[in-house]
Parts: sequence; structure tokens; C-alpha cells
Amino acid sequence: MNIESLTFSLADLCREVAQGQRRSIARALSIVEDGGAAAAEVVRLLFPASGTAHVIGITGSPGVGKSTLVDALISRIREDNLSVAVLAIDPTSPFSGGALLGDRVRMQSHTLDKSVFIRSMANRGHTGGTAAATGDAIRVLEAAGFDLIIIETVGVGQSELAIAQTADTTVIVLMPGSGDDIQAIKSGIMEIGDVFVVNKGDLPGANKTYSEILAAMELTRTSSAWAPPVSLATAETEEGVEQVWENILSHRRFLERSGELAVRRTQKMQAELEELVGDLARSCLQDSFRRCARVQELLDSLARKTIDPHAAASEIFRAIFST
Ligand SMILES: Nc1nc2c(ncn2[C@@H]2O[C@H](COP(=O)(O)OP(=O)(O)OP(=O)(O)O)[C@@H](O)[C@H]2O)c(=O)[nH]1
Ligand SMILES: [Mg+2]
Repeated sequence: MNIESLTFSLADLCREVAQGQRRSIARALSIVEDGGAAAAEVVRLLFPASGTAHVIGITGSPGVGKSTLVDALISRIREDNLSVAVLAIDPTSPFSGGALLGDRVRMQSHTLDKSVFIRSMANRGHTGGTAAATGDAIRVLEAAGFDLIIIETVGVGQSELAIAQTADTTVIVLMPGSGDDIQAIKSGIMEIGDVFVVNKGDLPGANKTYSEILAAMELTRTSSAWAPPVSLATAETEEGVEQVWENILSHRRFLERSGELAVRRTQKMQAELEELVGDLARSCLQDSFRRCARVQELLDSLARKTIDPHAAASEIFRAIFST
């Protein structure tokens, strides 16, 4: 297939995405997930239609009940007649969480609903980082016309920071008796949450965890005009889910009223650009490094201990950048 006909078929595909055709949405997501030239073309075609949805990030430790909560939120969102797409992002492999299959089974109750789209994304193969890959997937879903996009990520290491970089509203889910509360306070995730949920309210210790999180909120309270609300929920029975939804909507209203939405989106775009430029620089640097004639000579010198690694690195850097 030549490039021209490929471009033409991508244009067709993107038109079908804009019409909300599910198979085309799924294909476009696979393309942006794989990265490369086709992904860049899809993003180029869909970008003008992006930026329209409210993007909600849901994060928390493995097993706190994120998917159960998302499932309950979908039902609530559908009562308001809004359309919703869910991206469940697995940070490492499709097998690590173990819940990926579970997610599909659980969310199956919505599979016949045309206004609900659910997709697991493994985040492999994309040349860019999490934020860039997720950003492009969000663009596809926005072009497809979804009102809300929910991103579920397991809160491990950098991923919750990445989600806060991508979402308009970040929801942190915690549960009683897991040491989650202490962990959250220590690791600084209290600062990235816009809405907090203590899930599994039916378990012993739920009220205690709830009070601890409230107390921690007071301590970490910043001068920001938004005070992140904390609520107790039992996602499994949908108890307290209404409050979670109210809190998410209330945060959305705050973002719009205060002008913070535009500020945040510019900040996110800057972070994404920085990541993309970093990717380009890294691959360019790798090429230059492999082609740099001095590398082999310096490796020999290093073996003979006539130069140290720091000095060798500086010399290669100067050779590559001609400084
Ligand atoms: N007791 C109780 N169990 C719950 C509640 N919500 C979810 N669970 C259970 O907790 C387990 C994990 O739920 P998931 O929704 O898969 O949790 P998750 O956070 O999406 O898990 P990962 O995606 O693997 O990180 C399941 O067995 C759920 O049935 C709740 O409100 N109360
Ligand atoms: Mg899950």
C-alpha cells in the first residue's frame, strides 16, 4: 500500500471516528497506541475536534475498587444522558493487575449501550511516554464525541502523576485498613487529588480512614481556592456514588468558573510538548551516539583506565554537539 492511499484510508477512518463508529474508534485507538507516522497522521486529522470532553482520572492502589467505582459512575452518568468513554490503563503488562479481565466482565453490563465505550490500553509500543500516549487516545475519544472520558490507572510510582497531568479532575480512591492513607500522605498524592473517595465503606475501619484523610487534608491544605472534598463510598452497592459524582461535577464547575480549566490545559499541553520534544531529542541523541567515531576509541581508553567515564561522557557530548 502506498503512502497516499494509506493517508486516504486514515482520513476515512477519522471521518468514521467523528461519526462515532465504534470499530473505527477502536482501530484509531490501536493506531495511536502503536505510535509512529500513522499515529501522527491520525492525531493531525483529529486534533481540531479535541479538547471538548471533561477528562476524569481515577487512580489508587491495586484493588481499592477503582473499576467497581467506574462501573457505578457510568450508570450514574447515563442517568444524565451523557456519553462516556473509559480507558483502563495498565502501566506494565496486561497480566500485572490481574483485574483487566475482571474489568471487562464487570463493565459488560454497559456493552450494549452505544453511549458507553470501554477500552483497556497496555501502553506498550508507543514511543512517547504515558502522558503523550494517553493524550492521543483522549483526542480520538473526544473527536468521537464523548462528553466524558474516564481514565483508570493503578496508582503506582509515576503513573498517578502522569494521570494528574492528563486529567481535568483527578479522583484518588483509597480503602480502609491498607495503610493507603498513610502512604498517600507520605507519597505526596494528596497534593494531586481534586476529589478523594474512601471506598469499601462497608469494611471495618472505613470511618477511621475517612477521618484520617480529612485530618490530612487540613494539614496539606494549600492556598488554592479548591478544597478537595473527601467522601465515603461503597462502590459495590453504589452507596455514596452520587456524592462522588456531585463532587466531580462541583470540581468541573470550579474549573470553569475560576478560569483554572484553561490554565491547567495550557500547563498540560506544555508538559506534553516537553515530553514529545524529549522523545525526539533522545532518539536523535541515540543515533548520534551510535554514529560517533570517538565512542569506540574512548571505550578502549576506558578499558585501559586512561580516562574516567565522566570525562569520556563529556568528550562524547562535546563531539556530538560540537561545543
Ligand atoms: N467490600 C467491598 N469490596 C469492594 C467494593 N468495591 C470493590 N470491591 C471489591 O474489591 C475488589 C477489587 O475491585 P476492583 O474494582 O477490581 O479494584 P481496582 O482498584 O479496579 O483494581 P485494579 O484495577 O487491579 O487496581 C473486587 O473484589 C471488588 O468486588 C466495596 O465497596 N466494598
Ligand atoms: Mg481496575
